[in-house]
Amino acid sequence: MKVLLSGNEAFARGAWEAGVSVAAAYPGTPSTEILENIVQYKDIYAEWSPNEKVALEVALGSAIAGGRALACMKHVGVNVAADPLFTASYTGVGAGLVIITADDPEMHSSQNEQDNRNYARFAKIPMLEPADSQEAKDFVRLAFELSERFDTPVFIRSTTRVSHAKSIVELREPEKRPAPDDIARNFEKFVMLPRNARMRHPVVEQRLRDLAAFADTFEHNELITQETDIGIIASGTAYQYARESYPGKSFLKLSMAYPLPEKKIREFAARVKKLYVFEELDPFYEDQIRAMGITVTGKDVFPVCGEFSPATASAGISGKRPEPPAPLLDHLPARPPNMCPGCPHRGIFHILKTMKLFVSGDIGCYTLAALPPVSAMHTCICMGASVSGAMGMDKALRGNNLGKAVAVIGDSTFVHSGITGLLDIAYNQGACTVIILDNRITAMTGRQEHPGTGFTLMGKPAKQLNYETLCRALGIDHIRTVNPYDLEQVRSAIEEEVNRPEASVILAQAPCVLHRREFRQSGPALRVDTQACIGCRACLQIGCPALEWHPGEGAKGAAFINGLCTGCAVCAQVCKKSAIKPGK
Ligand SMILES: Cc1ncc(C[n+]2csc(CCOP(=O)(O)OP(=O)(O)O)c2C)c(N)n1
Repeated sequence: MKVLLSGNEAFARGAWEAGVSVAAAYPGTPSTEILENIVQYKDIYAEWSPNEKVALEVALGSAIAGGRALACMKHVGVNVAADPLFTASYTGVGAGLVIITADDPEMHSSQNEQDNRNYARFAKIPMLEPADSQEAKDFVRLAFELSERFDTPVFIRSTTRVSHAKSIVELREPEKRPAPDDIARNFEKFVMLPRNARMRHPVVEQRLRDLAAFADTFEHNELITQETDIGIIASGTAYQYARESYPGKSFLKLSMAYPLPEKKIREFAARVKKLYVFEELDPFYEDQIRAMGITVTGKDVFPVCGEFSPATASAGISGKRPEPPAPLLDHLPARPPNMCPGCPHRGIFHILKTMKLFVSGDIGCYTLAALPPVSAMHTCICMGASVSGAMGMDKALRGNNLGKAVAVIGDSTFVHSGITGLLDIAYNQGACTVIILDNRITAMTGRQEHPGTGFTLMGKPAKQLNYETLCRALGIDHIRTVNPYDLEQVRSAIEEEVNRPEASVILAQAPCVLHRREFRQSGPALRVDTQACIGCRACLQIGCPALEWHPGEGAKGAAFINGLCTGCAVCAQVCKKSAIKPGK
């Protein structure tokens, strides 16, 4: 049967067809939908882990116990999982272990543009790179076969376009694999004491040589010989773009990003007059091909930064800059991303701004508070960095921090990697205030459950993390809960806590406005009394999409509340003239 699937749906299907028994992930665009789709296959145990390191360790545990396992993450998630990754390369696997890394060229929804092909080389494990949904599905099964044949974890690298674009996929029946009923013990392979690790390292090096020989026979590293004036080596969507621009030229399509098929590359280079490597981001193939002594053109004509398109290929090869596409609708106003109307994060940042505090920020929907008009977040590095960063700021200020800086972190991000930073603050006596924005969901990536929400990915009720008990156990003595919609309560809590010479936590608790209906808090929509509105525009400073400016209303123009209002009443509390009132 043939169906239309996104790359992420295809990865999920591929996992099921390959008889995966355990799949673990932490959400992150563009990888999130893999696990969201896997959960429909009831014979796979699937979980949202608290972070990517845990996800990979869960998957490795399953592989050691004999159950095929999949771990999925966005590119930066591999940084978090890097510790077990590098040693899993030494231990190898039991049943197959596959790690899907979804990279994000152009940073559509990421804080950096790292090219995770480098991880394959660094950790010495093979990497497959599909170019469409059919390959996404088929390569999962192939990756499991390679994993078991070569006793290694195997990477599959996706990118935003492969994960999110849809194409036709031919389905297969799933593999029936018997459930393991015991764990084989193997001290030398799975206990990475220095003595054993020293013995494993040469095994890894031999495995790499074997894999390189295999790469030369791997049928999906495909030589396409046509016109030979130009030959292009490419993989993933870059291959699709180059093929679209130069359908008549010769290609070496790499489906195995690491290790490279040296013989095939030499053969291809000998067949064509001019050899190009067309690869998004780093000169990963180019550097290795140059090191083989082969002359090649790559990053001298194609960009290192950003996402490619068919036009990138023709611009680089022809040397002619393409005409910029005419804007389709140039009269529309810009629509920068914004927090939703009624978002519980908005009022907190409004207060932080009025208090002129330095906000050590983090990643989530609330990062949008860094943008105008709210403009109340001053750092955003990686998940968890708000808390530990605030500690560094406090120590740099040498006890002079009272009333100056706070850390702000979302609930999922706190669970992912804020807990250890808070432990550091307690242990090393930082006078920091950490505000946890508990909207009971991982909102930014599309509302996934986490250990603080009370539900699992598979829909079961679960133990719900008690933040207060946890923070107390970490050594924080001052913890208070606020309603983020009550601005006066928020202001007085922050004022008191930031002026305290000890560490404190403020838990701002209100469910995401897009949460399941039974959790949502909303009131009647509000309206602006245009007689009372003096046109000061103070309410517009909170950046709520439900608030508009109507220049023709009232004496000097007036605010207007549109149909997006959820009745959160943050704007009403900002209005000094009480001009925002319950609507009809
Ligand atoms: C290592 C890593 N993994 C995943 C992500 C993607 N990501 C960034 S923040 C975040 C969680 C946001 O949820 P939360 O902290 O609850 O804030 P909310 O969006 O709900 O306001 C996720 C999944 C990332 N940027 N880095």
